[in-house]
Amino acid sequence: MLDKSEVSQFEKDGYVSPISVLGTDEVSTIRQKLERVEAAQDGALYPGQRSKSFLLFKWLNDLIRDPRVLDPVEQLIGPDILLWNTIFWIKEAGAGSFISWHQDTRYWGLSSENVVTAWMALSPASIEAGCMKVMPGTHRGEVLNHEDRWHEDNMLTRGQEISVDLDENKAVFMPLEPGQMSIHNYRLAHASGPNNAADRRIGVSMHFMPPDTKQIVGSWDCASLVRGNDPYGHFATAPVPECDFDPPAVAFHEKASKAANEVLYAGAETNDAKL
Ligand SMILES: O=C(O)CCC(=O)C(=O)O
Repeated sequence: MLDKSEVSQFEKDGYVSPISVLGTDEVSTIRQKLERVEAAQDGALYPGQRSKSFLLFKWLNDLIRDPRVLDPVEQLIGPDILLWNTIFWIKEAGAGSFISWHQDTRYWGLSSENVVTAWMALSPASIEAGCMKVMPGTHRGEVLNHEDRWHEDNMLTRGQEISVDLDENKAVFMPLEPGQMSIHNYRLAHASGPNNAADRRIGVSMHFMPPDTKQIVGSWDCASLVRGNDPYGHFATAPVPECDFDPPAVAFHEKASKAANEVLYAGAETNDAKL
């Protein structure tokens, strides 16, 4: 659970970090499961497996329901919680991959101001490894102008980047140990640099929203009710996989990914299917 000062820091600054969630053994078991899948398919996840991946991996579908993840999320967005998406953010050791400054509000087609991202470290996410950095308070301002810059090392779908000047001196790093997570409001400007460390930087983000949220760009979208009730039914119910790559959930994942890509690339020049 978060204490009062962490909740008020989240309201004022738009983030809270670090939150200790998984024990050392738990997180290394998860990392092994993920790396076994990668090893079986040329050493990496396929681009299409990065997003809506709670439909593909049983351990991730368990993680989005873990009370240690949901208790702090409930303190920030209330007792009824939908999980909209999960995304893997894997930077190989020494790789130039980066994430430009952006606000997710601009791209996800979600109507709510109260969507939050819980970002879980599955390996060390130090400053050297390219942990996330945030611009405190930007979740309370307007959605800033972005440009699509399509850099090949940028892990964002369209290389989108805030095109107004941000004062880097005000950025705050959120280093995490394996098994810790940060939570930020999805309007908060955030970014991360390359991984200059010796280990891979492996993270998975989980995006939670209250059930009154609507998808206002796409015509169809899905979510999982992970706590409380959904009296609105704005999102199709995602199936719960019984095992990794459970065929009905994999089929649903294909449909969900297509719909998500339509939203994420809406208005873009092209779709290079990074997700
Ligand atoms: O993994 C990162 O460094 C950034 C991830 C991100 O942009 C997000 O979770 O919204």
